[in-house]
Amino acid sequence: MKQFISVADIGSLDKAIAEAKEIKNNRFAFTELGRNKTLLMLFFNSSLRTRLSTQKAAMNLGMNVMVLDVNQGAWKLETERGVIMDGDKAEHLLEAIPVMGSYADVIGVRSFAGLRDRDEDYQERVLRQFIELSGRPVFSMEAATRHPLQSFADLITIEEYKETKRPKVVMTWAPHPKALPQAVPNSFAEWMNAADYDFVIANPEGYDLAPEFIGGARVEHDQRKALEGADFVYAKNWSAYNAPNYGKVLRTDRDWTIDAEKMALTNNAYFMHCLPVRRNMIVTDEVIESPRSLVIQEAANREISAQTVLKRLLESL
Ligand code: AN0
Ligand code: CP
Repeated sequence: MKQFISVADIGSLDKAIAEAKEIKNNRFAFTELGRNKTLLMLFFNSSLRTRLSTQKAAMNLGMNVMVLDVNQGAWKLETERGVIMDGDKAEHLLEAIPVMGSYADVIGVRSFAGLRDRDEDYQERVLRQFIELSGRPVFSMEAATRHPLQSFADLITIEEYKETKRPKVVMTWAPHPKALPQAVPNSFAEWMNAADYDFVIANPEGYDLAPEFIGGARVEHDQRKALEGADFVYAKNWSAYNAPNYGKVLRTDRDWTIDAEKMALTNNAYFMHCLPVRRNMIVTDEVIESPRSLVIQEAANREISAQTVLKRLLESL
């Protein structure tokens, strides 16, 4: 595997899940694979889980790790080509990327959507430039439109806890005070559509995701109806995708908050969220603290998804 930016890069999901399981059973079986190999992790945005789990995964493989918070300590980077750089940006990505590539064997990039210009975000310009200019295998640590390490960890978690072969998985929009990207829900939808599950997306009118990410999933605008009989409830907020509201927050009322009354409509479903989560906006204390909440297990599986991906990237060197 030469890059990991979407579900398309992982190939067979069955093989990937089996490999992840093998790694989880023995995380230190491949400590020679990463010897004298350097991972560079670049963060254009904040992170708790991705930073720690990916570094841990790399250390399990024997790699050396460098982490750079681009907005804290590095020169401010220009990303537009052709601009006269007389403002506050001291360096261009066009030089910075090959320079960083010269110090690393594998590069992970976190670069969120700006949520101002939909076409620009959906072109994944920053991530694509890393792929084109770094000369190294690149993986996404959440880019403008996808968060594949999260979705892979979510898939592993569902496989571990599912009680039927083809569970009903409901991804539901939930309220949040600030505008968030569509990367997590887009990516989750892409992975759920690739897996053979009964997958439903529930969101209020005005919050439909891009058609290419909805794919063959059922979209339901009545949250309670969608939740009926669910085996897994995956809550997430996202801002509007459709023009002219792209990147906007259309409502912050708590009608779509996941609470115990809504969970009672399900088939004793497990509750999932990628974290960080705002309690009593997205989900009530009662539901997130219940024995059916998998949020910690999900986060723990980020180490496993990252290690599976890094192992495959190292094998391609
Ligand atoms: C980010 C998002 O929604 O994309 C990261 C989630 C993993 N969340 C926030 O910025 C709160
Ligand atoms: N779920 C996730 O990616 O969390 P962080 O933003 O803390 O990395």
